[in-house]
Amino acid sequence: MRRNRGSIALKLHADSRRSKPPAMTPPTTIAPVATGMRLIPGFLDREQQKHLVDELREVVRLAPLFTPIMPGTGKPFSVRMTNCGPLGWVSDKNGYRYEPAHPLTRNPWPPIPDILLNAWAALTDYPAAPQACLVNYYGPAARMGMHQDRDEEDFSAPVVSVSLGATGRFRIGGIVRSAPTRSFPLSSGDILVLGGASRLAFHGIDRIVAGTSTLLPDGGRINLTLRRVSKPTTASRDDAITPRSQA
Ligand code: MD3
Ligand code: FE
Repeated sequence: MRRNRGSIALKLHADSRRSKPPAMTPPTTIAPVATGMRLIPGFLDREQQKHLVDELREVVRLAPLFTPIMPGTGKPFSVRMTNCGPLGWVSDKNGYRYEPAHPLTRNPWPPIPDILLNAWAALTDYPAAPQACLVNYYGPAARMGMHQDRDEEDFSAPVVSVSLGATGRFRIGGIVRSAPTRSFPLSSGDILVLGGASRLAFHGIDRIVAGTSTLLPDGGRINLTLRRVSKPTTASRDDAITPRSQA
């Protein structure tokens, strides 16, 4: 990732994030945790958000939301999930892993919507397409505890996160759990790119902020994370990003 110089400071001043992009900030002002993170507020406009929600309704029809379970304790997550793409992230008694099919229907995951593949191509320098798009659905009381995303083989690939619906209070720390953390809101249409050191940073969602969006009927929040799971093979062209027109 080469595109994130100076961009992190943008995120740290949450009160100004809705105004025009701030000028580049000298590296000395960048917080000491999670460099390589870049927030693009309002990357998707309202029409694009509505179009994406329509496509996600089809994803959920084909691949219903399920409640993942913590491998150790058997405790259910408060977030419900599904996936699209060739691979999907699942968690059950046997552990966390990527699977090519839905755990209940056993059908392959539906394809990743083009608008998301286009966002990945526009926002990352990674030379191959994402393989998994995890769909997290938060009801008003759902949260996600601090964790690292380490189930992928290729940590050199960034994770691209798209937020829809109610605002979530996102928290991120360092690459050890004891590192200091900071938090900022993720609003509908925002995209967060996690590359570099931020790729292995501890992170979570503290809470959903009620009354912040009318995009989803019930005041919930959806977060989509685009991920590369395996290293691309130069031999195969299957992984190449084919340019697509915006729907
Ligand atoms: C930082 N999702 O699905 S999105 C997850 O809003 C996850 O649903 C949260 O953490 C959510 O694993 C946070 C922002 C995010 C996503 C992936 C990351 C931050 C990340 C991966 C590595 C580091
Ligand atoms: Fe995560």
